[in-house]
Amino acid sequence: MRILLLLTLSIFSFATFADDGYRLWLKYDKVKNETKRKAYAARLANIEVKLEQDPTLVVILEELKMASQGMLGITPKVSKTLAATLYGVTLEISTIADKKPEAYEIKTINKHSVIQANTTQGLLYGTFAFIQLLQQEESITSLDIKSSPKIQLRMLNHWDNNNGTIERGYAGMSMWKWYELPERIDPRYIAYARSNASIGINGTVLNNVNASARFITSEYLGKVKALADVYRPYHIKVYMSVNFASPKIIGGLKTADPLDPEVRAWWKQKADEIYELIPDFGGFLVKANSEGEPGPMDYGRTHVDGANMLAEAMAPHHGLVIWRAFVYNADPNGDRFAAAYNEFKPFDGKFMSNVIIQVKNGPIDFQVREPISPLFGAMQKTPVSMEFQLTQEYLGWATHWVYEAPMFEENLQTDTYATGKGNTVADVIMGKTFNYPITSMVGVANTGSDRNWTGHPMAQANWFALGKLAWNPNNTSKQIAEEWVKLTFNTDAESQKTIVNLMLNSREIYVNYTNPLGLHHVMGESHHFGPEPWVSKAPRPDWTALYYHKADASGIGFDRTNTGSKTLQQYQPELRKLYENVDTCPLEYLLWFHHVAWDKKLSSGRTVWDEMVSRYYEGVKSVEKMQAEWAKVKGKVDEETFENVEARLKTQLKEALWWRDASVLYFQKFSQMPVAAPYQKPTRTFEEVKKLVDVYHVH
Ligand code: GCV
Repeated sequence: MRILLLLTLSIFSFATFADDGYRLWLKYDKVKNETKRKAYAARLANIEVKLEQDPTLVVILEELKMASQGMLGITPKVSKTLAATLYGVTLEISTIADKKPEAYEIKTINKHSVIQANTTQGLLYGTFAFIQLLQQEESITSLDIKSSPKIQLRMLNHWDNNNGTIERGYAGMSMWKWYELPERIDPRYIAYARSNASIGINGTVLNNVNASARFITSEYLGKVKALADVYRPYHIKVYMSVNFASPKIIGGLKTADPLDPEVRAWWKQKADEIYELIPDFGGFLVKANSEGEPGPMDYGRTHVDGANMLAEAMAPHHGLVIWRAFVYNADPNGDRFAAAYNEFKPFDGKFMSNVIIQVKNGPIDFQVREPISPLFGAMQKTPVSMEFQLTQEYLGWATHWVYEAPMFEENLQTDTYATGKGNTVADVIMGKTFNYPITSMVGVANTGSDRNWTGHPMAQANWFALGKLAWNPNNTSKQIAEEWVKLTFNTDAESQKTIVNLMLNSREIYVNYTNPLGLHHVMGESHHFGPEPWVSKAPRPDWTALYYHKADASGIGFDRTNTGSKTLQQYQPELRKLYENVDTCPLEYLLWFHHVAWDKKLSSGRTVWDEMVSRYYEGVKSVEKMQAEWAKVKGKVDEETFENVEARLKTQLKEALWWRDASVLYFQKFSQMPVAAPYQKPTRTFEEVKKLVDVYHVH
């Protein structure tokens, strides 16, 4: 009897709760409010289709059917005409005011909700937007929505390898099962396409920028074609990272010199082969002469020679070359901050028109807080695109809850002063400042084979945010969080507010207990997890921590002003001014730009040392507060998700304490100052904390 009762209970709880996260923000659970459910059902009972049959229409109708069945318990009747007197949803291709192919309008005409667009791609986005209104239980009785993307290429970059591993991936293995392709199409590929299309993502780079040349062999291209065929109806174009030395590695040539005629011919033939199989192939992504990857400089050539050679091969097919600016030299006395600008600024205007330069948000490498890369606003004649990192390489992998949109927003809303005040990074990458012919925003994906895609359930929000910011870089992190929470958690308003607040504070909390005051690159060497501010030896000087924090008896921080590396000069004077003066530099960026004495008094009234200590300790306390806040939504969100996040928060607290103790005890060796009340000196010794990296098995 007891067993039966337990079984019944568990089946019951499975029916109402138990969400493994697979459905992401496309849950389509029953609309709770009965009046609304009935009103929506009245509309969706009839769908009128005023357009020609096409593969995208098939997926649109399938999506509307899934949404209606899940949310409303009905299956729509699809017809070509619908009486004006009936309620319904009309899908229509017609010329709308915004001529962009991806634009859409959602209106209420008579009793119909009308979704109109110039193309089926626009209709696809309009349909998802409409469904999302229902998911959020918005009124649909008098809609007048007009929308179109502000950025052309809205992409994920996967750092997936052909053996199934993912570089910097923390959510399982690669979702692409290369050994099963092209014969078997895993259902996850379709779920992936739907999720991306629902947030406007229209491109995916399938493989790691540290690229195996194997991906562009004929064997693999057949597999890539199979994926491209799956993604096509969802208007997601496939791109590949290419290894610059491919002509040598798989082509049997003696060189990969971009000026060698045989090499040029090889790439042309490769491009032809690809487009024969995949006519809408997006293009190549290239990491060249960076971190040991091959490139044109191996032959005394330049980035321009390399990129233009590939661009020439791709041009007849309207393919793109996305060339990364993530380059830096191993100079112990140099400043890695300066490298990308120094290498690329002189080439402004020299690239072919189908080349775009992909720049990481900051000058170093996806640190917890970076000032903007000086290349934003500096390249006037060559389009520059934004590369954000969704996977939490430096943000605590999958055990720390970090909603990244506030960090992205911080960079996007920074004024570059490129042509005077009012040219934010968002303006630059939207092409407003210099009229770029190609615009792009990219997220290095945080997805993998984990059932919930992203490992940490809350990290799904980062993928969602990338889509929403690429659609409109001026969307705010708050709006996006509110929307994601509504779509993801079918819960009450109070709980939604609690979760949104947790999200919005999460990134700054992480900054506080790991890298306060603008510290950067003090994490574990090579694995990039946990604190290792003591790293002084690495294969390259700019992979150590000492290179960046420069802590000594006199103080801490990297002087990038005119008394130091002078790299601040790469910014426009107005932006430079913001950071240059040690007394007015925002505290968040202080150690990015200044070497300051431990006992220097800051605007907070505390010394540098006391401020650092206070941030480490308050950061840890904030994680405890996060736990308390999360406890409030117990019973209000799905149980499985609740427990998953609850457990990860416990790990996060343990690891936050590790960061705090390691950092305080290490830097104290230089500051020689006490941990002042109300804080207590860590009870562990420095040696004990230093060993923790082995305990956590991150090597
Ligand atoms: C794909 C950082 C990461 C590398 C990554 C590189 C890049 O250095 O640690 O794993 O390589 O960035 O963006 O190319």
